[in-house]
Amino acid sequence: MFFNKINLRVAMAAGLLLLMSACSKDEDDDKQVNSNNPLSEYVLLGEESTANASVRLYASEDAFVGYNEIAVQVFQPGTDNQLRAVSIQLLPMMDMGMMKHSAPFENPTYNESLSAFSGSCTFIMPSGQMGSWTLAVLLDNEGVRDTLTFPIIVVPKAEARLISFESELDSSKIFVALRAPMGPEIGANSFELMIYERETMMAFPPVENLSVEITPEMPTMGHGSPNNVNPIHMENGHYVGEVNFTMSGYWKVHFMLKDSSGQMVKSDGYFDITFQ
Ligand SMILES: [Cu+2]
Repeated sequence: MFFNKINLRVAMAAGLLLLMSACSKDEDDDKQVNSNNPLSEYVLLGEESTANASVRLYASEDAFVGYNEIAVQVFQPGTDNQLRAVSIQLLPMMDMGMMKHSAPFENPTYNESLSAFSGSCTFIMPSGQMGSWTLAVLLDNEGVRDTLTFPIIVVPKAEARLISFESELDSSKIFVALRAPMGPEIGANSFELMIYERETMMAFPPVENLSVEITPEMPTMGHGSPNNVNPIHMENGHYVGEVNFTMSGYWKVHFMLKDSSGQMVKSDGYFDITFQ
């Protein structure tokens, strides 16, 4: 009764204003869900702190063999204040006992809409008996340096998102990651490959001079599809095109890589993509 009376008085006093603010408050709440936590679709891989910084490491899904979108938030320790001016470098490392190796990555830069630093890491093997992964985040905050190291479990995907092979031209070791489509649909889908070369066990620079030709096929039905767009190099080893899936089911997207003088680098690459 007491609360009802209070509510009545407030409602009468505030009248329409209250109703209006109630309506707009709902909209605000909806927006806040998105703007307060743009990482809500991401998975927290770990949280580590030093005396100078607390770091939250996210990925767009559980770490897998392939191109992983990585997000990093850096906080003043014990606060919610993000440090946005730091510079961040990544260092993935797989410890295989007898040897260690790194993986391709893109250092994160601050992304306002994500409210986090955003970069990538392409894990090239699964975690397991062969070895274990860490992803180190190296911070430089105006000369104050910190390294925070996160253990990462890397799982293989049922349909490979990364393939590796030796160049048919010069035997260099090439890695091709399928970045898109992540959620394929009937019709035109963005088709993006990331292509890297293994220079040393610690250096995997992007390969930027290739031409890519894609040919989708439905092996079980004996047909392909029209209106595909061969991926072309954008920057840093990102090749972007379009694949047209005329129906759902199992597709095999063949690709061919040639160097800038038209010599074959890979004649029989493919990714399996199944969706319902
Ligand atoms: Cu390994």
